[in-house]
Amino acid sequence: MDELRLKLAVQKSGRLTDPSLDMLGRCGLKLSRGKDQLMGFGENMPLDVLFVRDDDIPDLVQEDVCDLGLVGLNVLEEKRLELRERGHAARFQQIRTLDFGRCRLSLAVPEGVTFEGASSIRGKRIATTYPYLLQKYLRERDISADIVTLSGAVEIAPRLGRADMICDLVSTGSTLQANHLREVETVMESHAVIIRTPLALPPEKDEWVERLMMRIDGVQQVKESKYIMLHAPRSALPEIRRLLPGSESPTIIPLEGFPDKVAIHAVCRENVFWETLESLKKAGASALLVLPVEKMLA
Ligand code: PRT
Ligand code: ZN
Repeated sequence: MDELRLKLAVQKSGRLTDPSLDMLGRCGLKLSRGKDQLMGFGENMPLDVLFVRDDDIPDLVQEDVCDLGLVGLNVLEEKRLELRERGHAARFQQIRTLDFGRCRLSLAVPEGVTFEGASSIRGKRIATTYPYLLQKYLRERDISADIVTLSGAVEIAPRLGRADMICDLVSTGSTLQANHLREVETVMESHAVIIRTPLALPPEKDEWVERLMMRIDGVQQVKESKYIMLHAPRSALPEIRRLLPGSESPTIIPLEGFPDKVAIHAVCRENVFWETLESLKKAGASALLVLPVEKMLA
């Protein structure tokens, strides 16, 4: 293996796989192998992707097998707490927050069971795959309860009589609903993150980490961004600038033959909705055009 190629660990098959590969693709990375293989080789960047189970990603960075990892904050923090409990320091640094993989680790009780905060948790059996995060939550609130650590299918534990409540990941809540459970408290909010080894890397590698992070920032920014063009009377400029969502310094161009009018071009860092266009039109704008932004580099 080439020591000067970056190694990035990505989930092999799961909720983070597609958005991770989509993001890397938008960063310009071309991988020469499909995701069913253990490794993808970057054809146009000195970066290779290792496809693994998400639970192994913090370890791979911790043990310097990979320089970078892309994983859920929930998995990362659970690992950090586990390492601490065993007297080890975490050797990974979180360097980016990503805009996918959003979910929350929540407590849920069977439907019909009343919940009144700490008193309803005390002394109960709580099934989870995140014992360290749950333990931290309980300790911080000075609640003692029995943590039942499972490796999966947490949502059926109450029905099987193995637990009184659960602590599990939730995004839409439909899994809880299907299992007649009610979400009562959030233990932690989560999303995907990028981690790196705290070790100094050779300058060639470091430079590519920087370049990749800059591209990721650009990719995340353009997701919601739009390029908007319109004509407007000069007198309406202040109002129109106020209406343009999340745009800092629009370009204002004179219109040949129309001394009272200008063309305005602006990058809006938020989505431009029909309502905004209608308000702009009301303020005097015409010839409105909204385009998607493909790449952006600050
Ligand atoms: O095989 P491997 O170990 O790699 O995968 P995994 O099964 O452990 O993880 P996976 O693919 O389920 O999730 C990977 C990461 O995605 C998690 O660690 C979270 O960071 C993030 N994530 C985001 C989620 C969810 N949303 C989510 N909804 N992880 C799990 N879920 C579960 C949830 O617990 C429920 O069982 O998905 C189900 C559907 O959720 P609802 O609320 O939409 O019904
Ligand atoms: Zn997993």
